[in-house]
Amino acid sequence: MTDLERDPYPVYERLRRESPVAFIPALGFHVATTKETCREVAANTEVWDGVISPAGGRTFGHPNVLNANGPEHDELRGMVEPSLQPAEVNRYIDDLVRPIARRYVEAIEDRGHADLVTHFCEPVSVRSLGDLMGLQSVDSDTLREWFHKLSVSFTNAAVSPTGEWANPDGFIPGDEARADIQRVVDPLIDRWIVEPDDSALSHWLHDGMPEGETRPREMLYPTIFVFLLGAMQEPGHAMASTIAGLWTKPDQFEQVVDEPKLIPRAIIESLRWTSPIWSAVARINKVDTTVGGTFLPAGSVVMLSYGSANHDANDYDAPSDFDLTRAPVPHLAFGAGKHACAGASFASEVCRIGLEELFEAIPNLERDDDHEIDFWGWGFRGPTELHARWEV
Ligand code: V55
Repeated sequence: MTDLERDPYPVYERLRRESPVAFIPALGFHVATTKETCREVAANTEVWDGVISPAGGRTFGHPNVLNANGPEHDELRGMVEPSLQPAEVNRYIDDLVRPIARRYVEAIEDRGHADLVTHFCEPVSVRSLGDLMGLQSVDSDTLREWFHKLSVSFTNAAVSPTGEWANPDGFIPGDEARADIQRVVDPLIDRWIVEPDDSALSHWLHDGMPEGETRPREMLYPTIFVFLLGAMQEPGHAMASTIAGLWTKPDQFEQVVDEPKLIPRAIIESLRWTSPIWSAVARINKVDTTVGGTFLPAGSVVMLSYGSANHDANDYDAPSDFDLTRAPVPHLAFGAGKHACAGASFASEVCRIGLEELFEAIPNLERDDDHEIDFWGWGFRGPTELHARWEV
């Protein structure tokens, strides 16, 4: 797992070539690694239900929007979707994100250097979603700590040959975060029950419920944990990977800073190049089936490794190069099918507005060559730090 977290690409390159749907003993389930097999599994909802990995289930509990299916999924998906629909996002996103991005740029712009992950990408990401959800009273560092802890727990997937957790202590951070979250969010829920407001979580409690009733909090918490991990972490990963990708092509970096209209294109290429949700969602088959030449008896768990599918050499020349000018072949960073990302539009917009404000305020931003850029993660992936400097 440590090797995969440092650099999953060589292993997955081999899997794509030799066995696009392969059983991985250290995980205890199969992984689909090519564009074709990922798409086939994600799109065929007759055969495949959504499921999360055992470590994901251990971290979030049931029911959550990732592993619910049928009417239960319709309800949870219907609960989270209203504030994330593209038309609705367009209505509020600028007023929400731009002041947040400005505030974090202002905190660094006179300093001449910063680790952009810690001081820009992560705070802009968590503050934007936190304020949308109604978590204004929770400071950004707490939200960052929560997603880091949940992320460690979610990706603690390794099992022993007998199917036991290889590293049971790896779930402790997630257990701590969950307890902390409930301590903080329970009183907010108590208030929203009697005093609804326009926050997303207040809507999660009230929308679609009979007059005088609210959705039980046990129905909400697993999906709240899902949001407090992936939805908090990934826009930040995407922003950081976009900057890191552009730094691999300094002329393209300059071009994007000069022409902010190119930022959405850069974000799309970055989502392909380093998919933030690299290998985290899975499906389980309801009937026997064969995918990518591998026979899968009913009840097989297959993880969709979208970060690998997005490097499929059948679709992309030199897939490990970041290149703004490549022909845009649709990527799978937001998944596909019934469980495709509900936050695709929100996340992309948070990234766009964040990068617009950063590049406008600090157009002479440069990579600080005194620091290496290390990417980390197999389940979720992005740069751990991103040291920049600029003349003030
Ligand atoms: C995913 C999404 C999440 C999460 C864990 O694979 C996994 C998708 C949006 O949040 O917390």
